[in-house]
Amino acid sequence: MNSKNVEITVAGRKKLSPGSWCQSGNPVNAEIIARAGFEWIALDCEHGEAECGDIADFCRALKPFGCTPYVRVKANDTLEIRRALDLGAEGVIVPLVNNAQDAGRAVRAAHYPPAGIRGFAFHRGNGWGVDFDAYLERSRHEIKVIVMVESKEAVENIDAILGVDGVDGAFIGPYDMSGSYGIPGRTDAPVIREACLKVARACRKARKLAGQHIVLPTDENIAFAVGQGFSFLALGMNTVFLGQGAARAMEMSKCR
Ligand code: 3PY
Ligand code: MG
Repeated sequence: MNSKNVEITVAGRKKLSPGSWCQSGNPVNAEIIARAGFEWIALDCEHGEAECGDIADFCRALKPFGCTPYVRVKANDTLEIRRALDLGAEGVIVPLVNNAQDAGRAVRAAHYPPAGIRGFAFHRGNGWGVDFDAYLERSRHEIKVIVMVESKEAVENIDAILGVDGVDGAFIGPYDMSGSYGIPGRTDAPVIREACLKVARACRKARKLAGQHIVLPTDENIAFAVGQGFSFLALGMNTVFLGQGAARAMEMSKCR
């Protein structure tokens, strides 16, 4: 399989691909976030309340906005990855990737033979079989496999992980990363920033997407991540947006 080189610059300038995140399956949330103009949104089936059964509605909700649906699958598991793609996800964000072998498992699950072991079926992704051939061809080039890099071990193995054919990018989970370095929650500690920079540089060298979840976005942390070389950014998430909006309304009422 040929690895897809990812365009990370436009006219010599870094291109930011702004994405966001849904921790619960209600498609209304996805619709409201997509309307703001994000290029992609991930439904989180690893944490939060989203379940496999929410994936199809999530993908339907994004379609009118031209927003690409990703699923962060529950585990680096063949059937979880297959099911997310069959239900219409156009990319998977795969946790529990610590080395090249883990990355290879994720890639194989996401691609049809001969490159991988994805099972054939009539499903939502191929228009219930009507677009079987077209989807087969499209899936080879367009389905994205993004691997979570959120442990010390993954950072140490980053070049080998990105060297796996079919890995389209790395995506940092800053909270797990900080936990792995023994400083849970200190996502802006120098050692974490250094690890992020190492990953961003490795992605640039491998010409693959450098991604990161900025769970609590601010002008400063977005600019910092872009400055480090990250372009595939998930900004906030539905639960955070809702909580912040609600707290702000209470503040405005002067009752709190
Ligand atoms: C983390 O911070 O560990 C994440 O997985 C964010 O999505
Ligand atoms: Mg995580």
